[in-house]
Amino acid sequence: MADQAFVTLATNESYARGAMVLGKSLRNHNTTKKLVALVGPHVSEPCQSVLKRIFDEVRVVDVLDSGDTAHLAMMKRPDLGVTFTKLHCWTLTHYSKCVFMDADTLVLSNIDELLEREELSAAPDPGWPDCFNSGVFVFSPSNETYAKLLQHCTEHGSFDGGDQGVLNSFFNTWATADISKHLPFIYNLSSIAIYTYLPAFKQYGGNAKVVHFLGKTKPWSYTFDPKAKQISGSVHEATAHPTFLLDWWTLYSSAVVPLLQEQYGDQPFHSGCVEVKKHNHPKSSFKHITSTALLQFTTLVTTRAEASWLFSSKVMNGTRWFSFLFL
Ligand SMILES: [Mn+2]
Repeated sequence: MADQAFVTLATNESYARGAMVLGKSLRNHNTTKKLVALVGPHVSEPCQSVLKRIFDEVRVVDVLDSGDTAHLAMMKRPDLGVTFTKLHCWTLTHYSKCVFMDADTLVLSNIDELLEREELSAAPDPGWPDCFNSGVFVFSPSNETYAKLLQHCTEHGSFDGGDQGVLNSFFNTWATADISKHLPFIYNLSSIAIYTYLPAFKQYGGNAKVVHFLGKTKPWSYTFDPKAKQISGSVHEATAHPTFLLDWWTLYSSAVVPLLQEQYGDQPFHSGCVEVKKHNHPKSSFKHITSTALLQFTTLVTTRAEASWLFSSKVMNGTRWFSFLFL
């Protein structure tokens, strides 16, 4: 049987760190599949070296820009243009079948069973469930499909300026043709959905197998104190669930940072790990929460009932919420 693989993409240094954490999370859950990282040409040598220690294959790819800058600007996500490089994954024809996973995803249990699915299998996008989210999808590498995808791009562009628009208009029967190609939401649980449908998260969130840190604020946008196990930094939008965020940082600081330290040697590098100064009185740390963050939190939970549920819930781990919000 030909090989099967999990494939991810790192277009810059930050996403490379995400890819490292994703790779480690797949290994920790004993995947029997190959791990492949596609990297942009600007990813530094030390980062590529670390990726090579985690992944079976690291392939440098040219960054294809969609060129659809008007759309991208409209979406306020100019960084998405480079994700067109994702299409390169179809050229990995030495594998019979693969699962593509965004570098901003984290695996919470073994997901090798995904390789039993057919192209194109994916989970619904929480913003428009008749579209699939392109953060996690099953595909069959093929030069023919790759050529068709590129042609489709040239002719039709992307309705959202990113790869998700292209892939949804190319695989346009996903919503209606075959239910077996609809992955359960637990294979691509976006943190956004936790806030938009809290009772469903309470009911099913414990079964999550993959968490996807959707949105502009990524795990690596924060800083982390490994000793105190506290996350801090720009809490501009509370899109990431603090428990999953803590999982990400715990894995990153314990399994990835040591590899980076080895590669960089005496060279300084930005790990994102910082030891936060201790306060004499625990309550004094309260001032570190910004009024904006508090306002956003209260907007997100919308009702006092939900807020009190958040703080008491066993599923969401009230202690972690508390320490996250009151750093
Ligand atoms: Mn993503």
